[in-house]
Amino acid sequence: MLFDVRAVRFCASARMLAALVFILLRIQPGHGQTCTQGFDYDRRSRQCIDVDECRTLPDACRGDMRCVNQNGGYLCIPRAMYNQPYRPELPAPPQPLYPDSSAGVSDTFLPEPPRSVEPSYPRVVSTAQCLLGYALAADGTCNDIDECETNSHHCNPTQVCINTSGGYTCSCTEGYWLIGGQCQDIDECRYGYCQQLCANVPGSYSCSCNPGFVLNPDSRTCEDVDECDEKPCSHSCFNTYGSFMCSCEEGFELASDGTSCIDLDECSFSEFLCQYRCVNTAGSFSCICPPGYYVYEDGRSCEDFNECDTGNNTCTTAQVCFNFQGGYTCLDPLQCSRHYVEVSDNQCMCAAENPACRDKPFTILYRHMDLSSGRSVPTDIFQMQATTRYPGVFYIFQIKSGNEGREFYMRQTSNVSATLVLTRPIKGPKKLVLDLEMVTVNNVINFRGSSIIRLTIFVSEHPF
Ligand SMILES: [Ca+2]
Ligand SMILES: [Ca+2]
Ligand SMILES: [Ca+2]
Ligand SMILES: [Ca+2]
Repeated sequence: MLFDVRAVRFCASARMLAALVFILLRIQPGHGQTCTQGFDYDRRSRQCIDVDECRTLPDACRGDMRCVNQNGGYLCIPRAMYNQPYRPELPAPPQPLYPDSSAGVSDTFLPEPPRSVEPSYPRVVSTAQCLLGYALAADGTCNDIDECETNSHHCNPTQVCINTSGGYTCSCTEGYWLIGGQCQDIDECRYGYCQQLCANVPGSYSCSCNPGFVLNPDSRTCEDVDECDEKPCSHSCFNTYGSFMCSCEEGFELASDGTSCIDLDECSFSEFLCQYRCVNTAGSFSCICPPGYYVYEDGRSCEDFNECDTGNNTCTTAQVCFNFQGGYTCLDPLQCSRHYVEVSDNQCMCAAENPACRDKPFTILYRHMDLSSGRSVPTDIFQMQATTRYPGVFYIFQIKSGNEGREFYMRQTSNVSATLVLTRPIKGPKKLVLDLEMVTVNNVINFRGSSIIRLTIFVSEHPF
C-alpha cells in the first residue's frame, strides 16, 4: 500500500508538473510579442513601449547624477551639466573683439550619441534603431529631431535654442555670453571695445569720443576733428590732435577766447618807442611829431623841418629866415642903435672919434643860435675869440646882460678866446638875448674898450 500511496503521490506530482509545464507552454505563446530590454509590451497598442527607468527604478542614478530617460534606456548625467560651469572665453584686449552671437559662447546640450558620454557614466542600454536625437521615420530612415521646434530642449529662458543635426545648441544672442548657464550681458567697455569713451548697455554698447574727436564709421575708433575747416580763428589756424590752435599776425595777440586776435597796444610797451608821441593802430603803431617836425626815416625820431631851406616860410624878402628846432623866425633887417652905424649886415659900430661913443661898446655884433629845450648841462654852446692881437693887450670875456637866471657861464679858454657854457637846462620855447662882452685892456697906452656880441638864443619847445 505504501507503494501505492507513493505511486499515487508520484502520479499526482507528475500530473501537477505536466499541468505547470502546460500552463507555461500555454502562457509563453500567449505573449505573442517579445520586447528587448528597456521596453515593455503594451497590449492595447500592441507595441513595445520604453520603460521610464527614472520613474520605475529606485536609485536609478546615484550621488549627484541626474537620471534622464532615453528611448530604450536611460542616462545618468552629472547635474552640473544642467548648470553650465562658468567658462569665460574672454577676448584679449587690446585687440578688441566684437560681439557676435555666432562666435559667442554657446553650449552644445545633452542629446549626443551615448558613446560620446564619458566612460564613467553608466552604460546606456539602447537598442533603438536610431541614434539619440534622431527618430525613426515611417520609411525606416532616421531623421533629426528638431528639439527647438518640439520644445524638448533644455535651454533656459535666457538662451536661444539652435537645432543641430542629432542635437541642439543653446546659445546667447548678440551681446550676451553664457555665464553660469545664464546669458549675461557682455561688458564690452571692460574689454576695450571703444577707443575712447564707452557706455555699456544690455546686449550692446556704444562708443563715443572726447571733445575734438569724431566717431569713425566703425563706431568704435575716434578720429581727430580738423577744426580749422570751420575757420574758427581770426587769423591763422593749426590743427592739433584733439584740438586746434589759433595764432595771430604780427602786431596782434590772441584774445582770451583763444580764437580772436586783438591789436597789441605797442605804445603801452615803452614810452621810448617814439621820440615824441606814439599812436596805436590796428596791427601796428606809428610815431608822430609835433608841428615843425617830420618823422625821420627810422620811423620814430622827429626831424626839424627846415622852413628856410624849403621856402615854406612867411618871411619877406627884406627879412632873413632863421630856422631853429621846431620852427623858424624872420629876422628883420639890422637896425643899429643911436650913434651906431652899420658896418655889415650883422654888425654896428660906434666911431671912436665920436664923443658920444666914449662909454659905449666899440662894436655890436648880432648873432643868432638855437638851443634844444632841456639840453643837458654843462655844455659849451658858443665861442668868442679876439680877432686882433696887439702887444701888451689882454682880453676879458664876460656876460654883460641877459644872464639873470644864471643859466650861463663864461669860461676863458685862452688869452684871446672864451666859451659860453650852459650851466642850467632851459625849458623852451623861449627866446633869450645875451650880451657877451669882450673887454680889451692895453695898459701900455692906458686903453680900455669893449666889443659886444648880442647873441639871440631860440630855445625850442621840445628837447629835439
Ligand atoms: Ca553690453
Ligand atoms: Ca584737431
Ligand atoms: Ca597796434
Ligand atoms: Ca625848423
